[in-house]
Amino acid sequence: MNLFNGGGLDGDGFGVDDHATICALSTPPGVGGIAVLRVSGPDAFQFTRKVCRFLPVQPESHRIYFGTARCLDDGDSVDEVLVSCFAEGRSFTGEETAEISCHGNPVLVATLLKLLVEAGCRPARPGEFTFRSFMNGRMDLVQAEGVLSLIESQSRPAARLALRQLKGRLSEELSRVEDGLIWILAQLEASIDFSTEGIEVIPSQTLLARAREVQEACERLLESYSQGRLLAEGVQVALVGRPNVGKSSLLNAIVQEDRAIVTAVPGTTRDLVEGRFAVNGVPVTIIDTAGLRETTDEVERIGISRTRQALDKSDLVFHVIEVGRPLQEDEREDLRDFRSNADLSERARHVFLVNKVDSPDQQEQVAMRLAELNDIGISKQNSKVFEVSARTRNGLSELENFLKGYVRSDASESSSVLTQARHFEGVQKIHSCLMRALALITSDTSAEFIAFELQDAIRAIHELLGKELNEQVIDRIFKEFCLGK
Ligand SMILES: Nc1nc2c(ncn2[C@@H]2O[C@H](COP(=O)(O)OP(=O)(O)OP(=O)(O)O)[C@@H](O)[C@H]2O)c(=O)[nH]1
Ligand SMILES: [Mg+2]
Repeated sequence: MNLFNGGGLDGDGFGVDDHATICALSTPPGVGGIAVLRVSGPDAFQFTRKVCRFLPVQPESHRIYFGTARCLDDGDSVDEVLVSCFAEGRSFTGEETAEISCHGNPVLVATLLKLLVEAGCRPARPGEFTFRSFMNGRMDLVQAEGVLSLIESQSRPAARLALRQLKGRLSEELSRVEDGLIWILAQLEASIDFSTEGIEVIPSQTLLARAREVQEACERLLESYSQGRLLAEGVQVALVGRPNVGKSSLLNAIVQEDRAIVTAVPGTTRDLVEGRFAVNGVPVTIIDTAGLRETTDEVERIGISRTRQALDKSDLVFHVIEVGRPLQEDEREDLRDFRSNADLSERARHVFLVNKVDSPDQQEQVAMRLAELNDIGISKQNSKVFEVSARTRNGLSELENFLKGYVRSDASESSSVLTQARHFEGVQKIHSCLMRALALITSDTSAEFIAFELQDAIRAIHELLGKELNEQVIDRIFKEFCLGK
């Protein structure tokens, strides 16, 4: 169904032609100092005034009014409230909006909401205020997603990125890419018009240079994604290795808390144990696993299958080996697998920890383990290998420095960073269209074919920004929102 002429989405979706005045609690449910109810729509002031009779007929925008909220029929007092008024065109949603701050009591909130519905409001759906803001042109789709990211961000660096997205930094960057594409397209169209007269409107070198600039801008955005995603979502690290190598001890040493049970009995950890800490303000979850080994024990088998799932989801994998014990054949095989199956980016995920290096007189043992690792293609030159001790904390600060480098939270203020998969996929699409266009320009293919690719790229930008409405995309995005936002 087309959003513009179908009268809106079915079921739980939003309606574009639905201009009802909506209301919802915008603060978290439960007891608190205050609660804020939001009312938005063409009749926001009129409906609010039925409950808050002290409001003037035409309240001033950006002014707060104080009085008693009362029942519609008998005028019974409900609560003392503050009402903030925002005129149409000057509010978050772009519509006339009233925000009622009452005492944070669920009974009062429920009563006020019921009264607002009696007055003519419809209860809002989750995300509907932001949806209206988007539909009224107050923000584009990327900015609306920024609102959600800001609400959900778990760390300062993530919140900083989300705020930049909300303020339109990423949208501006995408618009610049679009401007570049439109400029090239205009030159191509002119050359199509003049082609019969044999006039070259613009040298292909100039076109090529401009297309490359746009392509490079896309590449910068794509490169920012791995870092952006880490900052937005945090980092997950899995600890793996044979039984008894000291995985649980390392987890406890790293998070400086007794999270996992440590014993001298191999196979102590049977299920996943998580510890959390922060690096440069970014949350890191470290998962102690049951280790990978052949087993006939049912409980252990389930634990190992969970380990594999945790491994797939992790950004980093810490392989732990023990300094005092030669690498076993199955251990070598596992480590070899990681070396041979992995491409470069996959390899970068794997870190090797030689544990139980408690004192300097173990250098001979360390050298033997490093030589064994070297035999299977893992060396300090081509991989991250650390000598550590969970007992003495030896080498843990080097490991921490490595993590700090991995989670650089200093993403430059001036450049845009991609944090969401939808944006990454969109920019990838634009980039592939550009690559094809560049190849066509280089091979002097006729302008129509090049234009076709560029139009595709522009469509992808429009879809990202929500200039071209895709019902499923919109539905998916706004469904993530909480009630009252
Ligand atoms: N000397 C020394 N012993 C350690 C160190 N780290 C762990 N251990 C000992 O090694 C044994 C096993 O430690 P765990 O942390 O339970 O090992 P694990 O890899 O989690 O073992 P499973 O859960 O059985 O797979 C315990 O007796 C620990 O005290 C270390 O850095 N130095
Ligand atoms: Mg353990």
